[in-house]
Amino acid sequence: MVDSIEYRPTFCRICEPLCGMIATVENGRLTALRPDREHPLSTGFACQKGIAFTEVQNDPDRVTVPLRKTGDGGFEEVSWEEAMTDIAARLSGIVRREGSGAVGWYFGNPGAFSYSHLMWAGIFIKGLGRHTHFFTAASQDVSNRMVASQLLYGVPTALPIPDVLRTELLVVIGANPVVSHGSVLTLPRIKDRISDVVKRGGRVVVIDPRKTETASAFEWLGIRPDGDAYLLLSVLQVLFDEGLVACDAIRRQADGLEWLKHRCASFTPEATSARTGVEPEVVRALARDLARASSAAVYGRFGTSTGQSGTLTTYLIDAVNIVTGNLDSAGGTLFGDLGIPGQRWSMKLTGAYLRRAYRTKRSRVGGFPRVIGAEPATLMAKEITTPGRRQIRALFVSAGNPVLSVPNGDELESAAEELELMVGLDLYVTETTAHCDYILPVTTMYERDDFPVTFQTQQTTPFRQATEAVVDPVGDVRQEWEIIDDLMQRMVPRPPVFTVLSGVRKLLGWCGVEFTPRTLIDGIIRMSSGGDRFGMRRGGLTFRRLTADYPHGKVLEQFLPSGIAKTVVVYRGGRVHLQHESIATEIQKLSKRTAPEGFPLLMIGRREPRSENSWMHNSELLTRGERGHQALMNIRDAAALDIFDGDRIGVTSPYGTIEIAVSTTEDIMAGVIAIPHGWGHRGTGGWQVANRAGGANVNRLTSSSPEDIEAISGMAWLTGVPVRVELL
Ligand SMILES: Nc1nc2c(c(=O)[nH]1)N[C@H]1C(S)=C(S)[C@@H](COP(=O)(O)OP(=O)(O)OC[C@H]3O[C@@H](n4cnc5c(=O)[nH]c(N)nc54)[C@H](O)[C@@H]3O)O[C@H]1N2
Ligand SMILES: Nc1nc2c(c(=O)[nH]1)N[C@H]1C(S)=C(S)[C@@H](COP(=O)(O)OP(=O)(O)OC[C@H]3O[C@@H](n4cnc5c(=O)[nH]c(N)nc54)[C@H](O)[C@@H]3O)O[C@H]1N2
Ligand code: SF4
Ligand SMILES: [Mo]
Repeated sequence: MVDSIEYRPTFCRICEPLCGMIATVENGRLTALRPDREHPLSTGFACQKGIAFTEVQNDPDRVTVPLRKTGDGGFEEVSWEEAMTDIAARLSGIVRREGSGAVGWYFGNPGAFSYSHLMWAGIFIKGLGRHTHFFTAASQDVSNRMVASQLLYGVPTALPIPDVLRTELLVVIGANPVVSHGSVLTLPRIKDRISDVVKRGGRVVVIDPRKTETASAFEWLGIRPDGDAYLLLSVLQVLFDEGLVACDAIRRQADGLEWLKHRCASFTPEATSARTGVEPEVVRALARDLARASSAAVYGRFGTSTGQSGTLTTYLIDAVNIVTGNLDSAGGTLFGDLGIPGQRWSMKLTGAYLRRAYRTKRSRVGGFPRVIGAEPATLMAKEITTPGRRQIRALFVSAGNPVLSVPNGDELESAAEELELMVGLDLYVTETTAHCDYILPVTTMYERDDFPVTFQTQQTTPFRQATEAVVDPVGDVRQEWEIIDDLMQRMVPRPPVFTVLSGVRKLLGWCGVEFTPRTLIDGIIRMSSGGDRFGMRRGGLTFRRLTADYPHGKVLEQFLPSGIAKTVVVYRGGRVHLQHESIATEIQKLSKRTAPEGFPLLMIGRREPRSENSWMHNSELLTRGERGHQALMNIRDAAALDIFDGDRIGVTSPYGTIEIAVSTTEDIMAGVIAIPHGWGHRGTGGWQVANRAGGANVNRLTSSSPEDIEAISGMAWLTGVPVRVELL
């Protein structure tokens, strides 16, 4: 019987558009999610994953009490007190004996969607000591986007966002927004908004080795995997050679234009066509179109970040936008901005600090730079197994499944067995948390309050929305920050930062102010654009006012501002720096790139509408209809090997082998095979539906050797991996 039923506006936090949702709460239980028609931007849209989240929320396989590993490899339920006492004692012992360098933390993708998890994990890692190892999903995703920004604009957080709402020509290179819903680009109803470009009389060109869902909806230009740097250098070469660069205007914004011109001079479209698979005349036409359009935006993402020279490719995408006069101008690419007073100076300081940390702090194995404080997760296993100072003895994994998401998951699985302490903060027993001594159960996004701080500056329409928890936590689950906070209090001796934190909390407590992540995020909302500036601006926003008065969110401005580069770029005079030795080195490497013998195909990834990385395969709704893990191959490549649709094949790279079913298609370039990631669920995880769905771990085919990690950003090499296939 239903005693109470309520419909609560909130928003989805599985992926970046943050679609508005209405949660149906019956007797305190989440029973349904439907798209919020009153949300000003998503206006009644939500995808299948967002709707299916009720199944995650109420999943019988969800971990809802702390679990401790038993001798036989299984788990038993324990109280929070028992779990936290033992974890704190063991961690304290390790830190006393070996220092903070013996501790590592892997922070996975869903963590970026929770402000409180992000803040408290950050404080814990920093506060534990200077040498703590910190890994995130970014080294498999976007680190080189940050490094390119650090080089060009002086600060890694200055991220140019394509002005999809106004552009006349959108070039999507290495992204599939129709399926992914956008990345480093928060734009609800992204497919509709991109279609509007065409409706306005503009064009959308999609450069991709596969005729993807996005490419099929617009104009497809096929490219050889990892050929993008060559293509973009050729586009630049044509722009300079044909006098299509407004040099005087651009010199007012950027330094190093001549340098760039010389670097790309030898990359004529003829010289690169074998590497790109693109006809020279097509490259020339693209360059001319970019130059002549009244506005144009080149937008790259996962596919252009995960090749062998992703930082260079990302830099070149921005370079094309810069030399065509499309950086910081309406319809081009724009910078988001929180609008906090004094922001320019704090960005200058942050930029200087991060550039210094990037130069001076190197990973123990491989000597890679830290990007926004993080080391390459690809080296996590080696950091556990390589003896010496700062060898990892204790590892925390929150909101991540690196056994499936990081190159060479097998290596990580065996390394995990060598740890003295491994703790997971997750919703499930996964392929990764199965190795933990303790699994600490956490709230879902609908069991916590939230404000998506990570994505505020990546929106094409500046917008604010906050939410309270829509249901109480089930079972005995806790928020990540509460768990971390508890652990900080229990450390012996307590690191100084943790002592300061509890001192501040006591002091504020005496004044009647609670000190939690919520206090900090409220401060950010109040100080940024639209905020109440702590009472200075009447009617301005606070966290409470957002949830109480604007439950569907509040649009601040229709568009992002333009002409603000001088305040965003932190180099002297607000000038963009094009000239960098590291970029020159990467360009030189291009001509030396070779392919190993015996691996004639190149593997790329493929995101699926009903998956979210590794973690939504336990939903019946999302896996129904015999849905399984499948590779996509060009029909002629397959036929040449006597392989037909539905066959099972073996795929082998220089680094490993997997078996998978294959589907053949015309819609992929010859010589390319696409394999989704996030599969490979086995009996080791507690998620029954996912285990039945099974699949293969594609990251058995990717390399964890330091020499295969991209030098300037520490990024994993996940696309354009050489493979061969055989019929099983
Ligand atoms: N449904 C769904 N949505 C998701 C996710 C998911 O797993 N499922 N994951 C979320 C996450 S974590 C992220 S980071 C975003 C990513 O968002 P996107 O970057 O939009 O996502 P991908 O689908 O990985 O797009 C990469 C595209 O690059 C192409 N590609 C591969 N190699 C190359 C290359 O060398 N050159 C070029 N030009 N193209 C190449 C691929 O064929 C693919 O179409 O998606 C998010 N959204
Ligand atoms: N070959 C290949 N590898 C890839 C990619 C690829 O395209 N190809 N994509 C890469 C990219 S872009 C990314 S972002 C990474 C993702 O890699 P990861 O972040 O390591 O893994 P996910 O699969 O996103 O797993 C997220 C985990 O968090 C848990 N979880 C969900 N919500 C919460 C929460 O609120 N709190 C906590 N504590 N846990 C939660 C889920 O149960 C799941 O176990 O994978 C990367 N790896
Ligand atoms: S696109 Fe789907 S998963 Fe992503 S935020 Fe919207 S509803 Fe959630
Ligand atoms: Mo990602």
